Amino acid sequence: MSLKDAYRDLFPIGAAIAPMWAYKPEFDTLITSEFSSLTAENIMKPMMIMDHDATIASGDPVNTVQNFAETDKMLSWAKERGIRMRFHVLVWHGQTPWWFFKENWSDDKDAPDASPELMLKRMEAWIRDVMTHVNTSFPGVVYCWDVVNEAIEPEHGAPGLFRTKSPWYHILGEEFVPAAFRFARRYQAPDQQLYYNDFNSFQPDKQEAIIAVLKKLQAEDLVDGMGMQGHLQMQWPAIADFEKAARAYAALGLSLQVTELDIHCPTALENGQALLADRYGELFSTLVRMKRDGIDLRSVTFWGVTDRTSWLTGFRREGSSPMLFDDTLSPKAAYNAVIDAAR
Ligand code: 9MR
Repeated sequence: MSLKDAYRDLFPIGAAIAPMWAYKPEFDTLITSEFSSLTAENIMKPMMIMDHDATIASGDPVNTVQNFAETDKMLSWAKERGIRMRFHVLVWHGQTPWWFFKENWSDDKDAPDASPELMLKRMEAWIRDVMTHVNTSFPGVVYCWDVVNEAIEPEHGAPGLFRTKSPWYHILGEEFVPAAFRFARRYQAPDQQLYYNDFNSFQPDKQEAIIAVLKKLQAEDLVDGMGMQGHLQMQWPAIADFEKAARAYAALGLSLQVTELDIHCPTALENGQALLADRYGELFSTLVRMKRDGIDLRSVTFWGVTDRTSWLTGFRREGSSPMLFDDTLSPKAAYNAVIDAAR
């Protein structure tokens, strides 16, 4: 019994992965047998697609020149294996080159910002290009788009709704969110869903702020779903609080996905792997119950596959064992707990 088989009648189970791992034969086998959805951990982010030199050489002030080589490789890899993909990500403050926000594509940090009018044109051109390319070259592979990621101020109790340090916000103000969704609606394929995605979206203040934004988007029918990232701690949040938030998003009439799931489990924690299994088990039992209650949960994606491929041990260099598979690619106790929760 694999994850995707155990959850076949519930929701797709996904993983985020980088090419350096995915294409290794042993990962290929594991991913293909366990997962039914895939997210590119980094290679489909603006910074990885926009080609600075080619953009400057083009002399075009609006359109970036894209390099889709890695994107295409992963889309075709997924397609060959019958795995559908979430596209992460179109509009985000992170991993978007800052020259994208400058006049003349300047890589000088002190160069003047592009005007709001120009930035809106660039946003449209970027979204149009990516969606058109993906949907023309690989029709049917991408089933949803993270249109806007992490637009809401993350600090608990912070005054503003929006993350003011985002260059998108800095230039366009809060209008950047509906603008991105309007363009995405214009260029999406009919069967694709548009998502707003954020972390700590179970935290009450942040949830309230996100819901305000979602309602505005819904008034124009611009958004289909809420992506709750799910980078969780061992004790925080209480799963009941996660559930409460998930139900609040679903009550808006949106579909729901858990898009980036991992649980920080310190390697040194005594009995850590058993506790991790309990926590994953509790979370998945809750998700399964919600699904059976009629909540429109459309997929759950782990942010990584093995402990070593997790951003927590890689990018963050934590002594952490957060995933379902260990470094020999063997399933851990947490894997069994997730399978059991589907029964
Ligand atoms: O896992 C990603 C890591 O390898 C990055 O390079 C990092 C840079 O910010 O982004 C990580 O992925 C993030 C995702 O794109 C958006 N939500 C938070 C994720 C973890 O930081």
